[in-house]
Amino acid sequence: MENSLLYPCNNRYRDSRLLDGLWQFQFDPTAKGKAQHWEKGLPQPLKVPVPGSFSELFTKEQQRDYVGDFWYETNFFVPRGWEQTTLWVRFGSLTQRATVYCNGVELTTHEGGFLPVIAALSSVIRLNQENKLVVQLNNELNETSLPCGTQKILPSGRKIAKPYFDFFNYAGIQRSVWLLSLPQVAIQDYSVTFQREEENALVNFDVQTTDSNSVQVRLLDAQGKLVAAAHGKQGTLRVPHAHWWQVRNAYLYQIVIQLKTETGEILDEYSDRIGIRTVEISGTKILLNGKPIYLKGFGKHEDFAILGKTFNWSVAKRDFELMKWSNANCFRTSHYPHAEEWYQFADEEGFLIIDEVPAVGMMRSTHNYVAAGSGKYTHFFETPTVPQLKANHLQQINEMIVRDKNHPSVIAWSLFNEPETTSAYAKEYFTEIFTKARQYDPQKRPLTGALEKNSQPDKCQCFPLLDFICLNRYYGWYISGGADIEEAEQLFQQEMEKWKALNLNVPIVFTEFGADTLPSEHKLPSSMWSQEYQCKYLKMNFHVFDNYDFVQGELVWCFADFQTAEAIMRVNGNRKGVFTRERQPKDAAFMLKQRWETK
Ligand code: CKX
Repeated sequence: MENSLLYPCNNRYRDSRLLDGLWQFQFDPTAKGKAQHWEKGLPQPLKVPVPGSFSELFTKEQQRDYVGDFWYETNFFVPRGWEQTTLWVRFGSLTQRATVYCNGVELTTHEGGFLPVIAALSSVIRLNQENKLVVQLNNELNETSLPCGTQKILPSGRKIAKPYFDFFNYAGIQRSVWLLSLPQVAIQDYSVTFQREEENALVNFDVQTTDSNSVQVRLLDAQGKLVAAAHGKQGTLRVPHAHWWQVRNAYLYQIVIQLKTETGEILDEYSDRIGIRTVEISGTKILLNGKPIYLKGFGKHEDFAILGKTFNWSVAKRDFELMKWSNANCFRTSHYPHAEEWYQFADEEGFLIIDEVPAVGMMRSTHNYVAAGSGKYTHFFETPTVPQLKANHLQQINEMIVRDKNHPSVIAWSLFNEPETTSAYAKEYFTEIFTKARQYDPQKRPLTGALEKNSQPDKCQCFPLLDFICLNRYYGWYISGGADIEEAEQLFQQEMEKWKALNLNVPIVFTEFGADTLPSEHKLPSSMWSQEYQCKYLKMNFHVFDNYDFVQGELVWCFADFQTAEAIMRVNGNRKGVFTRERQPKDAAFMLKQRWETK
């Protein structure tokens, strides 16, 4: 069950309790916590909220920019009635890596900061007494971690992060923590795949359980009426006149899975909301339920003042309202899997998601936005640690797909953002990544990855691996910005002509294009950083996109301004947001709203 990433669900057989609240917390800059047995209790703890990103909370640089080991601790009591069940603790994520202890005993370790961590508690738990949960985390970056980066030691001996990526390396327990009570014999996982038979749908299911008891699967419509049922761990539900899950018109069914003994006694039940839809690439089109769909929307970060990367329902609600208002239909979870609740919300609202693994920073550069496009080659895929990186990359792709595979909103998996793709080493690396990843998804959704400017059609060795090509391009910003924008348009057209000449017969989606813009700046005529220039820049890009039929999507960088490491080209973060960090519109938002009304 450690492998069961099923989202918590409460019913007669399953129960959960949130452990969110004020926890104990301690930095461990000399990494002495293990030797001093902090797993038994922290010696001098502070109090911090869980979930939370610790960097947003404190007033000292040393705390905000802290890099190294740090610890969390809380006490909990096992609720009455949970005595005969199996007990688990489930973290939505632990960033970047962690070891979990309960009552002084190590339960599990986990690498990677954006996917759930589950640990079995039953063997260490004390009923009718307080239990101590302690987590040791570490937020260091290296070239085998995802995302990639390094650190620097300052003259004082203090470590600071040097990410090879452009967002603040927020860390901590940033998503909810649950105590779970599950039956002794349980449903471990399930997956669904869909086939269209004119107006009818076939829903194929595959259920994994911890033993060989029998399984019943029922499908209820939005009114709770039974529409199909079947027995067995694998099988097919036939749904006559199915309600298809459509963009901005989501219809969700309830799937109810029961695990039963031969005599019909129910041992476990898991239910979930699923949408029936198909996704495929056909020539230069992206088809949803057999019909072409043009992707309109944003690259998104999990980022908000004070919260950092903490999931928050109110921020999510506001973001979906803004995306609906702007007539968007899609977003990319750049550059890591977001909290599960984002996907649940997208399922309900009918938004499409390109789900991205944290494979960002695969270019050895701490100013990657400068290096990207300069032609700089950093030998990233030539180092001896590449096998460890690859194993970690595959592990995280697998965990992402296991976690998110049943969300109708997820239409594609993005397996990288802006790696160095111009060498034979990269080709070998990504060939293995894509070949293995193709086996993980029961729905066989398209695989893609976002390519930066150095990955030109005549240089990139990896684009043939992608089912549709995602391009991040900044003609008019990093390349020929401001007064040079005319030249930028020409250069952009020239590159597009090269893609066209390849006759690839696959869609191209722009997953990034954007201009840093300060909401305070207005300029007539426009100049870089002003709101007028952001509009002018976007219009130029649209002019180019609209010349090519194979361009099948435009996701602006970025949905909202977000925090990054400090740098001369960053003004309290990256300011390419169409909305401010506080989620108010810049002028470009009104322009996009108008374009996307009819696009
Ligand atoms: N793409 C030239 C990755 C994003 C950055 C974006 C930017 C870069 C551009 C690469 O994570 O934020 O610099 O705005």
